[in-house]
Amino acid sequence: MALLPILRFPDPRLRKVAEPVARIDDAIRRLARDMAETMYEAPGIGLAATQVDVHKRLIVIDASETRDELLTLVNPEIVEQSGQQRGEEGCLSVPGIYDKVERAQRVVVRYLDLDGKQQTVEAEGILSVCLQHEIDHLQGRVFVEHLSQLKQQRIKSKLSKQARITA
Ligand code: K1U
Ligand code: ZN
Repeated sequence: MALLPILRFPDPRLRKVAEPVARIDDAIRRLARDMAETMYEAPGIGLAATQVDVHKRLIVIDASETRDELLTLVNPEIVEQSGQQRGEEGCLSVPGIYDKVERAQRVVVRYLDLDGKQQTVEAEGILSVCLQHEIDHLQGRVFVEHLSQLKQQRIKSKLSKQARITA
């Protein structure tokens, strides 16, 4: 197992649109394991392959309080959505920044599991928000892009100051 480096906003590689996974093989299963280890260690409740500079449609999520309900989703697609909610989000690629984003209240997501079997998950609350946030990453979108231009500028300058301090 390995911890993977996480890209930081505004790295242009976070804007790439991920390709569907054509075959679920040992390399994909290893990547999924490494992503889960990276997510738990961060710690986070989700991680998209885009964030570790792999542009394939693969995400891992564990939004449980007990941290023992890992979901691994290959080629996830939102097939139904309804309602609205506005909640605080964070992102491992935008460390230290939290802000409110408008999302669907309920989503149904279709995906393949690591055995290649088609599955669906129906979610509300934080799991629904996390699924939408991670699927956005696969489309090359970071949550701060839902915020105003002014807020995005402030976030970029805060992150570049932080980067200068830690360099
Ligand atoms: O995609 C990511 O960068 C992971 C991100 C997911 C997310 C968080 C909140 C709302 C929507 C999506 C995170 O996990 S940020 C860290 C975080 O929120 C958290 C970490 C540990 C325990 C609980 C939450
Ligand atoms: Zn994120």
